[in-house]
Amino acid sequence: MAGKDSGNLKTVRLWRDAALRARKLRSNLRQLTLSAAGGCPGVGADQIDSPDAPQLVLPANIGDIEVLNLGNNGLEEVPEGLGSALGSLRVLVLRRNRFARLPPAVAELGHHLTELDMSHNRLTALGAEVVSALHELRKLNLSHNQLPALPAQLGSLAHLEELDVSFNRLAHLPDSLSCLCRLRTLDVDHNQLTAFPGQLLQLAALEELDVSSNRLRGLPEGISALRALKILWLSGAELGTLPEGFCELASLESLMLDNNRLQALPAQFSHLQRLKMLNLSSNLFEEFPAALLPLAGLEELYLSRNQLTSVPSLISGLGRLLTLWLDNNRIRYLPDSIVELTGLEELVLQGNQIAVLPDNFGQLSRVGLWKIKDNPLIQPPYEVCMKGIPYIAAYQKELAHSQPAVQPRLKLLLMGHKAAGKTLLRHCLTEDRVEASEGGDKDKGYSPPPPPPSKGIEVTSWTADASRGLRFIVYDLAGDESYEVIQPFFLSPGALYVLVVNLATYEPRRFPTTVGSFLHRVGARVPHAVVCIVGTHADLCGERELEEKCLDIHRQIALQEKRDAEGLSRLAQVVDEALARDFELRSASPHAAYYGVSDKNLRRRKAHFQYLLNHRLQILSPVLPVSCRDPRQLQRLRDKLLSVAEHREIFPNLHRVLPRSWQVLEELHFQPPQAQRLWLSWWDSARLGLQAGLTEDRLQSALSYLHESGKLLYFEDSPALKEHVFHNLTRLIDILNVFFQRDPSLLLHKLLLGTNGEGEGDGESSLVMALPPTSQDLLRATQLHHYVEGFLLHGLLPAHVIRLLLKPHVQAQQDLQLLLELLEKMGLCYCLNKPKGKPLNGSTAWYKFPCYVQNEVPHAEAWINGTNLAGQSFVAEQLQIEYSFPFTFPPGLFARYSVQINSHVVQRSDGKLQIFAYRGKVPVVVSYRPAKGVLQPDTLSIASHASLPNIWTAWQAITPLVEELNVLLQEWPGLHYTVHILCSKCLKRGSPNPHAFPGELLSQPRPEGVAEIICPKNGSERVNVALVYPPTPTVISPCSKKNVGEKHRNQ
Ligand SMILES: Nc1nc2c(ncn2[C@@H]2O[C@H](COP(=O)(O)OP(=O)(O)OP(=O)(O)O)[C@@H](O)[C@H]2O)c(=O)[nH]1
Ligand SMILES: [Mg+2]
Repeated sequence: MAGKDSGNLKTVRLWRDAALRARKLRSNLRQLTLSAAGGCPGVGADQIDSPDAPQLVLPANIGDIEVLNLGNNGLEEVPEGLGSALGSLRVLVLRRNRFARLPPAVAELGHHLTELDMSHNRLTALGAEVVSALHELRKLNLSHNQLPALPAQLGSLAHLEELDVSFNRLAHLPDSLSCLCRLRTLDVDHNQLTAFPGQLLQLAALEELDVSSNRLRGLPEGISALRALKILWLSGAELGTLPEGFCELASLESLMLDNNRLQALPAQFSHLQRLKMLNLSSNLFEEFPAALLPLAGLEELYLSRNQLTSVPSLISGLGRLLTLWLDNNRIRYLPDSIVELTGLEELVLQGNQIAVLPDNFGQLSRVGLWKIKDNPLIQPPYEVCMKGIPYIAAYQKELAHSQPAVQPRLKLLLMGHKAAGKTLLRHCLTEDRVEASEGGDKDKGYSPPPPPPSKGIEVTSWTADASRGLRFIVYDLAGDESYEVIQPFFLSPGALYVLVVNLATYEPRRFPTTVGSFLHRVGARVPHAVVCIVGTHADLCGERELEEKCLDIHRQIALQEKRDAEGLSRLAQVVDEALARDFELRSASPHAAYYGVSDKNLRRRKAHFQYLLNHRLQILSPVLPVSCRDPRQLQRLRDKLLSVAEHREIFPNLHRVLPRSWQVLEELHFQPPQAQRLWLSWWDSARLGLQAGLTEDRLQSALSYLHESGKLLYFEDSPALKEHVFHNLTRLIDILNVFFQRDPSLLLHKLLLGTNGEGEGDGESSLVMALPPTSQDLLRATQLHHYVEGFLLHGLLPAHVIRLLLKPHVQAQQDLQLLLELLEKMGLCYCLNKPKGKPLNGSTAWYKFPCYVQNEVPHAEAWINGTNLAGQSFVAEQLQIEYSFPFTFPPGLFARYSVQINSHVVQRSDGKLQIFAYRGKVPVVVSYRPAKGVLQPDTLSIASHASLPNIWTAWQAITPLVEELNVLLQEWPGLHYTVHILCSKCLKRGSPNPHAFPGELLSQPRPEGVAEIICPKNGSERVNVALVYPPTPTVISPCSKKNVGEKHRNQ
């Protein structure tokens, strides 16, 4: 073959490839699939036309072929001789080509052809002669073309049983269609019909009909004629009512009526006794449609996104129900009888107004898909409900055992810039002092207690209203940026956020750092959080100044909010525009936003934007100025905080109902002597449980609740930690503070204190002890100094030095081990040289705290630029997934991610902004690039490389890291970020601004029959599809349940 001249070479190659790819599906060679060499670049119709369209040559002796598949070949014409060569052909597949008309040669097959698939082409008309020649057809697929009309001859295909003309431009259907008396399935969805086509009413054999996404606006009374109809799709058809005749469709089993304007169902709807599936989501029902209640055979019912306020108790009559979706309505309570629906497997209630779940809710134990977010739950409390039905069952059982107790307490978080005045404010607010009226004369000059030295993050309890037992758990989040890694742990839903601003030093230009960024952070972590802004140092400001500054803060918050909301709306609009375009069209234009992204992924994206827009922060205005020197102002602030906390709409959770035993259990944990201990063993806790009246089997759910509501830490799913209950949060925070005070002299001081009396010989201290005292001290100090330096520069510490640091807190070796385990679990450090879960045999364990790493990574720098150390270009292809964060980058995310990936990589080398490592033998690099102004947001990217044939190894290397990042990002439900796959060709070229394909493609399967994708950055350049799509799609969210009747839900 090598000797052939180039003219012949092409034909030869075509023939060889066709022969090679011809697959024998049945041994007698009666089925044949042919592909043109090179395949078809890109999907769909609008490809840049290559000068010579691919051609196929039919192999000889194929007269007995019965099924021929020529799909995905970019063909404009069928291969020569097709009609005459295939005397036995029954099925012809020409989908995903570029046909503009029905190939005349097809007519020659008319005597025997029973199936023709012309979907995904560019048909604008069907030749009447060709159509009428196909008189044996049983099945015809013309979907995804550009047909404005169908020829009358279609009605002459008397044997036709299945016809698909969806996704065309049909405004009418030919009258002759009524002659297709054998038609069983008809798809006319996504066309431009303006009324229900009367011809269809003659189709008495029709069993499945899809007329969705046409502007029907109504249905004829005569629809009752379609007696055989089992499946009917009427989604998005602009229907306002259903005719009574509709209720005579007695064979109906599945009915899709979502996205219409229905407010009621006809009275006779209950006649549809065969109905198993009914989708009424996204309509205008204000009352639960009672007419469906007698449908005893119903298995799936969707009523999402209506305006229901209640659910009738007769719903229990739907005894076969497996799926019930009632999300995003205005339901305030559920009937007690709902628990009788014991067969339920999916129950979706999120986005309603439900405060109390009926007793015995735990009976619904089969429910696997459970969504209850965004409801003002108090009984069971939100934290219990979120964990799932078994936890609800345990709670309700417990409530039956012991009395209910209401425990009004609220988490209050003080946040703000360094020296904003948080700590002093906390002291002044929480101090148990006489009322302001007594000694509170401002002029007398009340002087607050001296500011205590900053201890880092602190948590205290404040009984703000003794008469009602209302208590605030006050978290004072130190403003120093060293604490950024641990701060997010304390931001939780249902808390009151107080953002403290120093008004004396505030200037309008400092808004972003002193207010704006904090709001972004809280919003990203806790969407819909309640924030009030308190301005301190009011005594240092003139009256006018005070007013102006408060006004400015107020004004700038409004501006920021407006900007963010507008930005999000614009982004949502881009998704809408992409959705309005057909998937095919989207997939044909690599320039377009959301190129190739599936409708499902777009809808998910849209829903997220909608969520972000609907869950903005609840910022209480105005800014409250206060001077810590003025008791009256302090009292005003106390009153204000109390009134906010007691507002039932804002904090329904304050009135949560708990089983008394749980409440007692909590109190016992915080009583001496156990209160002082750093943690309790499971057995200690169990003993307290018994005192509270909880037997051991009931302890788990109580502890789990206390963990979820932030009272203590109990990791029920961690083998290493689940034997312990970390109930002393104050001391635990003190321990965290030890690691996050970056002061070298303080650290050294702690270490020196720790070595005093250090007797046992572990690590190097035993060596040190053997020397004479003075030089020993010196040596010890030098060594410790060395460790401190190493810690502050590289984040590295050996276990025995950590032990010295924690000396006042931890005594025994096992305690240290446990603490380190906890720190690892929290993602604050990882052990460099310990295989996970196994003990180290005698050698020193080294721990790495990534948030401390200061050094750059010099030795592997060249890698990222696509050149090796000698400066030559790699032959390898690069994969790079880039996450960008336009509004805010979650504080500490890079450091915590660095810990999280440790179990996936080896031979890592960490830098301040980059990690180089290997997954097996494949290199990976994770880089964080902080924002440079508004135009270049923060980015975090994950990259690898391999040669093209081995590119799957690079995917294998980065995919688990991508998924790990996605898991971490779930802690930030209000965060907006985008993911992109950077173009390998651009990266290889060293382009500073590589093209970015949408990250959604990562979770989509590679498109059929596409070998290459055009890179719009460089016109004609094509990227191999294997460099854009992973071999197997990544999981979007580890908890999302996949493939659950997605189409039905029309999410
Ligand atoms: N005059 C005056 N001084 C105040 C007021 N509030 C705080 N201060 C002083 O401001 C300084 C900083 O206050 P802190 O309470 O320590 O600030 P912080 O917000 O806790 O700072 P970090 O813990 O570092 O984040 C202290 O010297 C306080 O005494 C106030 O209302 N008036
Ligand atoms: Mg402080």
